[in-house]
Amino acid sequence: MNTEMLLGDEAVGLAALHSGISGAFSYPGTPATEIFEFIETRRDRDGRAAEVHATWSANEKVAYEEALGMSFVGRRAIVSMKHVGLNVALDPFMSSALTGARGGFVLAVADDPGMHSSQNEQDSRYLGDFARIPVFEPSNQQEAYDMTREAFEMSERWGLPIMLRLVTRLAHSRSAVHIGTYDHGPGQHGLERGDGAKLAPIDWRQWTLLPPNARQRYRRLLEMQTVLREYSEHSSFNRLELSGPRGIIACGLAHNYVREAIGDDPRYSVLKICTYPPPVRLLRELLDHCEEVLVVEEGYPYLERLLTGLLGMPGKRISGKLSGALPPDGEMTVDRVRAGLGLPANLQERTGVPEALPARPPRLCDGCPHCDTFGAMMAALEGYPSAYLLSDIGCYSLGALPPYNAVQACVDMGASISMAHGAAKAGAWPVVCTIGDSTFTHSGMTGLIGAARENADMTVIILDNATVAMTGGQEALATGDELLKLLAGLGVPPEHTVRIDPLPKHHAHNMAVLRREIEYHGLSVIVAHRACIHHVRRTKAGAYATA
Ligand SMILES: Cc1ncc(C[n+]2csc(CCOP(=O)(O)OP(=O)(O)O)c2C)c(N)n1
Ligand code: SF4
Repeated sequence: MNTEMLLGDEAVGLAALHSGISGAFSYPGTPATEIFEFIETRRDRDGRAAEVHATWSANEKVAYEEALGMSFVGRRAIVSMKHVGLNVALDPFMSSALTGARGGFVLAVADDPGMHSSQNEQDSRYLGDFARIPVFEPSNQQEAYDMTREAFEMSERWGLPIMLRLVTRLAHSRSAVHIGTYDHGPGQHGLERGDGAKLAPIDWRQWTLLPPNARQRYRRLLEMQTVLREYSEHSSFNRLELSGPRGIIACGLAHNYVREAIGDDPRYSVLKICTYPPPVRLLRELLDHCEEVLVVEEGYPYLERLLTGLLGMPGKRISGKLSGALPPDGEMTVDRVRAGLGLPANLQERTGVPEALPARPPRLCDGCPHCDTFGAMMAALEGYPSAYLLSDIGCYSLGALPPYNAVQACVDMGASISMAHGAAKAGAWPVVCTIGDSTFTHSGMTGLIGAARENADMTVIILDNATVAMTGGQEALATGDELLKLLAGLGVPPEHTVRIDPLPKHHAHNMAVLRREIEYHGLSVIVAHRACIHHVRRTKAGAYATA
């Protein structure tokens, strides 16, 4: 057996390749980005994976549906995204629980407790439960590899999509992983599986969710719950170690914090849970053995809430995030677990770092094109102190900070244009929104169709830096002239579609153009086109940057 040093994300990517996927689909988002990037890079280096399809999708909904289409024809597929990406993909996600999967179908979703680079810290286990599909939650990189492989097998056996839930610390930390190999050739799963088995032919009633079919499929999904619960009871990823009278339930990655917090202390009995629906008999066994139980989990108090319901568990003391024994937000730490158990913290002992390092807030890079666009925009808005400034998610969200103060709202990807339209309809003026090129093709352009149809009195500035900068410089789907063509197709009036070149030497001209379009009563779209300086460095396309 070989060993590789892998990030949690990479372990998932490698396991997907070894499981014989035909395709990987994704839209970038920290901390999930490296799953797709690993597959893409390995595919290009490893002849055995050369046929695997891997291109970025326009957004997470599209990625999910593309992967589902691959499963529909009987091939294995993985789709990966960050937690909030699953909100965008929720419609096909919920329906796929009913259609089920034909070729193995794995959704890898990475949550971000502590919001290192996200706008919330939602817990995807709730969405797995909401859709009633199985959720696997690895506790380390080895399990990230092993569980992904298992997930493809079980997805085909159960005919269901499987969610693999990661969290930032696991996704982005590296460890030695014992790996297998391609037990079937890439793409050989499904239509004609490596083990010789054939998949059942496509049944239109399964995949066409007309109400009579959907009702039948939903009943099947409900019946499957017993099978899924039984799987959890026997899965080797869940483990009960009975010892002393103080119980701990540790979910996924939290198991490591617990192990480090208690060491070999025999006072504690530990139940490790890594698959959902949770193993009820194992939980019962722990509770029969212990009067008090601390539930340790990353994210929301999902399991604690399941255990205690509305009325608690009479005769038992269940504690965790809900009870206040553990902080309800942020990432879990060893010291948080120790405090929850009434043990003294030992941070200094372990790290020798007496105080936290001073925080360094993020800022736009020197020479960033967004700086010049915001500079011209705010100069154009002089004399309009009550301007409404809607923005979106990307590097340019940092325009909210001084010296620009150019952002009053940043809510979710694509929201700037739709919110600006709503604000304009309420009579607000002037309304100016800023949105990145990738965010625009992700979900900004759908809002723009309506604004264009109604010639909404607002100004949209597309910050076209030719890349998806914030998540590491992935490829943008439309930039420069492609973007201008797209705008024409969406119905934006050509006389109010303007391209500017955000460079300091063009400041006066850009400011005048922006002022003219902001003062125009109707829809204007300005494309501020200059490549991110890091993108220029990476692609060595300096000439293009100022073209
Ligand atoms: C639904 C969702 N998917 C993915 C992300 C991660 N993400 C944050 S900003 C961004 C795109 C930024 O690209 P762009 O709009 O081109 O702006 P830039 O960073 O290049 O300035 C992505 C993918 C997210 N926050 N929400
Ligand atoms: S990475 Fe690129 S787009 Fe982001 S702040 Fe730096 S220069 Fe600007």
